Amino acid sequence: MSTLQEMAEAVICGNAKKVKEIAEKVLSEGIAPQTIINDGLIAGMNVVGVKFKNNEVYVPEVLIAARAMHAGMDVVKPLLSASEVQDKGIVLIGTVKGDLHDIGKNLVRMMLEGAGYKVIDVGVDVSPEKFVQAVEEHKPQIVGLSALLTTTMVNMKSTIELLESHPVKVMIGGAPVTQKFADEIGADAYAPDAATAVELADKLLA
Ligand code: B12
Repeated sequence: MSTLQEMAEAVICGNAKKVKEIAEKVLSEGIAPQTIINDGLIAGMNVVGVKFKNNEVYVPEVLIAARAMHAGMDVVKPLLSASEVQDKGIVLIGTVKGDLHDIGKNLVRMMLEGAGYKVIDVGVDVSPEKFVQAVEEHKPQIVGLSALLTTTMVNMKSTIELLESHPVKVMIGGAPVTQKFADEIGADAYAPDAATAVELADKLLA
């Protein structure tokens, strides 16, 4: 097994210490940071994403794998020169107004980061106006909206309406959200889980 495959395995197992050690080792051997990110860290998170989707692993395992991935990122990212940073795209994500649930949103954020996206997390209880302000500031290609309450889902609609004149694709998710609801409120995409959210983001930018 190559050292980068070993790194991917360590991400999958959630072994942050080992990921950090391998990151330091391969950097000292002169392997390019972008190669380490793509073939080690992201490769590992991709496997975790598929396993999560297939119910082979659950939320805690994904969180632990994401932590291991971040341990590697912390070592490698400072060494990427500005021109080398090849984020796949920018996703701005937040939980809509009135809603404080953020576990699912954080999971989606981590999977997107693991897949190579730059993610701006605007937090919870985010008003449509705040989303628009953040979009104007960060210029993402995709906005992700999360809602866990039937009473706050409606705020996805008002956020989408306010974002209408901005060149962004909107994807939505959260336990009560459905494809039917997404169609009704004019969202560009709906994902039932974090792994599908990554697939969708890839499709939206293709
Ligand atoms: C944890 C939890 C809380 C925690 C939240 C902690 C936190 N930091 O998030 C606390 C205790 C604070 C809380 C509070 C409340 N909660 Co609560 N909570 C839950 C609970 C148990 C789990 C939610 C969760 O984290 N699931 C795990 C994650 C991983 O799943 P997920 O969020 O669905 O996310 C996945 C997908 O949906 C998707 N996804 C999520 N977001 C996004 C975004 C995008 C862009 C995409 C593409 C995909 C995507 O990907 C994720 C990963 O696969 C649910 C019950 C349940 N089973 O859902 C109730 C639940 C959501 N809560 C409920 C209620 C009523 C409340 C309160 C009103 C309770 C009260 N009376 O005070 C308050 C409301 C507070 C507020 N204003 O938001 C109800 C909602 C009922 C309804 N139909 O609206 C539920 C369903 C419980 C119930 N059966 O009654 N809650």
